Amino acid sequence: MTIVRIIGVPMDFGANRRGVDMGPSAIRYAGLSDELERAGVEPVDAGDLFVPRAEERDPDASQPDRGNAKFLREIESVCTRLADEVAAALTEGAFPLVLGGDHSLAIGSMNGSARDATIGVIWFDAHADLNTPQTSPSGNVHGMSLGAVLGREGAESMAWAHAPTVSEESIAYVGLRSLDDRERELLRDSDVTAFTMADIDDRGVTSVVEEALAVATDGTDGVHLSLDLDWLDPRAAPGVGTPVRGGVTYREAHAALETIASRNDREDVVRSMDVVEVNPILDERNETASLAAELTASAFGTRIL
Ligand code: NNH
Ligand code: MN
Ligand code: MN
Ligand code: MN
Repeated sequence: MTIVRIIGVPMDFGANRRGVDMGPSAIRYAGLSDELERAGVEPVDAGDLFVPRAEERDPDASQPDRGNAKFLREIESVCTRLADEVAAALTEGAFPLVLGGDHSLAIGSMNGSARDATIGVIWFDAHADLNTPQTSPSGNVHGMSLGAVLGREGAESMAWAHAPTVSEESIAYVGLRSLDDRERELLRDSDVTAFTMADIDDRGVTSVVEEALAVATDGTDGVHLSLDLDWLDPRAAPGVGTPVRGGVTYREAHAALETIASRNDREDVVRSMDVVEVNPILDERNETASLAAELTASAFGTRIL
């Protein structure tokens, strides 16, 4: 049976609002382990990574070429340790499941997943997270995860984040609907595949996810899934810091992750996953955390009958 190693990252250094640091607790409390068992995998909880308290840190600690990026040193320290944890889980034959926390942690999980392999990435998100410290309008590093991993121009102060075994051709977005102006240019100049909400409207979520899987598996050793809960419509997932109207519904989200599970049943393609941006302070009765737990289980398999 697949062993899923749960790694909590209670970090909100990269987010626009405080509170996503409580995400790992909220997702566990919502019943993640039981959901995973029902999906036929064996969860083993490795606890939380140590993350310093934001109140004790200076967001603007100086660093050359930092642009307006906030808490860069702290994020580097957390992501470097997370990469080691993810790589160790894979070496031991377990599936690393990273609970966030804000989306900047994906820099750590992608670097860990790509340490001994060439990986593809599927990014379920309203946003592209392709900014760099030089292009970001907000300075929030959760909007820079892919920009940093790809080593895009302007990300020199994040050289530690650059995983050479993730290439643009192997990355697919699913559900994009909010881009900054500079980010749109970066995306157009790149070889990343982007499926927007309009593509989901036209083709249906199942066929879009199948195409995303084709992109991320072509010429790679496996796929990293990154699930930002603001991918969903805010009516289904209210507990996020940057809600954008017009996201996928509850059913579409399940269908998407079940499509991943059924492909994975035939051929093991997914090697690591993160579930990020659940903000319990903004949530309604832990709804978004419950949804995060359910959707994660759906990625491993579901059985109605
Ligand atoms: N693009 C914006 C920024 O870089 C918003 C990013 N927010 C996210 N990304 N939640 O997923 O600040
Ligand atoms: Mn994101
Ligand atoms: Mn997002
Ligand atoms: Mn590169």
